[in-house]
Amino acid sequence: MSMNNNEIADIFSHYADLLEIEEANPFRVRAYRNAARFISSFPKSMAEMLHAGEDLDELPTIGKDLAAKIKTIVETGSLPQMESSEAKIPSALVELLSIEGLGPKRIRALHRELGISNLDDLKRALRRKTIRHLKGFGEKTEHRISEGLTKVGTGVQRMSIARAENIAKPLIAYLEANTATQRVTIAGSYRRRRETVGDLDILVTAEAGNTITDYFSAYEDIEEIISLGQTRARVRLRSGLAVDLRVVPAASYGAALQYLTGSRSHSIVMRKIAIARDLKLNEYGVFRGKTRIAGHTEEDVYAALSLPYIEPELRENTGELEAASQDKLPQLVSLNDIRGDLHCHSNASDGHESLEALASAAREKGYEYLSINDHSQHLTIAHGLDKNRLLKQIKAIDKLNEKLDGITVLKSIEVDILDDGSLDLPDAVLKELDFTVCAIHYKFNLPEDKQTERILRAMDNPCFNILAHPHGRLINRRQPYRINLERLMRGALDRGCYLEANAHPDRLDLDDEGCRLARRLGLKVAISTDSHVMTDLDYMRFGIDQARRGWLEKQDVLNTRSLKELRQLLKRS
Ligand code: DGT
Ligand code: CA
Ligand code: CA
Repeated sequence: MSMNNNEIADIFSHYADLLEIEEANPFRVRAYRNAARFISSFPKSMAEMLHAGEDLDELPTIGKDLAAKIKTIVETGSLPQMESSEAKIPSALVELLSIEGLGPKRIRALHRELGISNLDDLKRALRRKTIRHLKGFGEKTEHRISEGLTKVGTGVQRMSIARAENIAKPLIAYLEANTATQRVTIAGSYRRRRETVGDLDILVTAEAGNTITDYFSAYEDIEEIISLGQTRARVRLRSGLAVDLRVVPAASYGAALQYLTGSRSHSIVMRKIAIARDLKLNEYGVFRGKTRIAGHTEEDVYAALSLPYIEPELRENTGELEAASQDKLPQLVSLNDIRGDLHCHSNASDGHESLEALASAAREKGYEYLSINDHSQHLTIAHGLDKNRLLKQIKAIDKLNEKLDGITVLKSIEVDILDDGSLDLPDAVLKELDFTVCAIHYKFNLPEDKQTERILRAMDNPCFNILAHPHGRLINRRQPYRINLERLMRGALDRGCYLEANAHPDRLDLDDEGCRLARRLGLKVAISTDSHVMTDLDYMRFGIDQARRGWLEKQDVLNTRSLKELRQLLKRS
């Protein structure tokens, strides 16, 4: 099999890491990262497109240069530029990238300041507690690196849900293509929509005597078959992702799905509830004595325990079983409830789409509104907008809205929160906008109270409306900066501001717990995609997943409101 999109994306993102360690031009680093993101979520196989003689250079984020590099990767399995970079950088330094808590910038600093160029050097420095004294590190970071180090090589790294989806899709199609297959469902943490998954748990129903596990073991993306039996198998795919397969008869589908979806602690409580009712619950069904009284569907299983159906996203044993027994489960928000997107970049800053293209894509989604939030001037690397460019954009949006039917483009910005908590553009121009999204993009290393106060000070500005990606983390790449989330949320409530639940699958920030806290405090959140290319608009569903895990209902989410209500809510008194 030739290179799949994920493998191409991995090479680009690894190359971006190397370039960053090399202190290459940040525009170049970003170009590779953006392309990697785009490629990994692109629905068509790029290798196949090339084989069919199709051009890639017209695709967003790609262009001539990267198209040629993709061709090289597809043809040779590698990229010569990356190999020469790898040759220049001590290979052990690259190894450090796999440590959670250590990104290229920190690695560069460790190398430059302490001469650390491999794992042993790093361990020694940790023992001597010298890292904490480096500028931008501190005790907590040192501790995180130390924790990250214990995970290296143990395979504890979890895969982001979006990436797992891309890998799962063709596998599911493959399993469904077998004539003996009745139903195929992915269970486990994937079905509970956790932000990352440890492995995939796939449930297949089929009649007895089938050979589905054998068929599964012949899947072309498998690197290693770990175990193979009649009704279960475990393999590792080339991406490193492990897959557990279970085959059960249709009569046990609901019980098996309930069992395999977990979470483990949810299931333990379920079994206790069964026992208290003189029933037995296992992966084959709910039994009274030897008689199976339920098991065909999950609804049956819950009903047999006198419980309403509990959505998979809630099954973490954090109160859902009590709520279910009192009929107090939340009516979870769903993708259909969303009426617009409140964080999108156009090609005026580091996005790739024109205003018109974004507006019509949003209209096609059935949205009522979409906002344009380009970066402000501080972010020079993202072509941030200064006052004049923003004023020009405001005019352009006004003009566009006159022409448009069925969608309103909202004038907004992703304005930087500066060191002292001031905003990166004059109030006079911010006032011309429909609302603002405000974000931290630098000085991540402030102590918790300082960072929190910096943001609260920014919220004091009446032009502040929504705090973007409140923790600034990048899943598997960058740790969150330190804030007191509850204090920020209370501060937002006091001032009539809101927090964003960024839906980008690399961010998911607020995360599920953050969403839950917002609900508890009565603070509404904006679920926004932070789109940079058109396909990013589809990331909304990842934000919805985390919101649902956070028990959010339609009324807890700002952008489920009509434009009129939204404007009202955004108004600061
Ligand atoms: P992951 O893979 O770490 O992201 O998390 P899960 O929740 O997918 O966990 P996994 O793959 O170990 O197991 C899948 C499901 O199977 C889990 O959610 C519940 C069920 N399961 C597996 N082993 C056990 C067990 O020993 N006891 C119980 N009650 N359930 C289990
Ligand atoms: Ca799993
Ligand atoms: Ca598993």
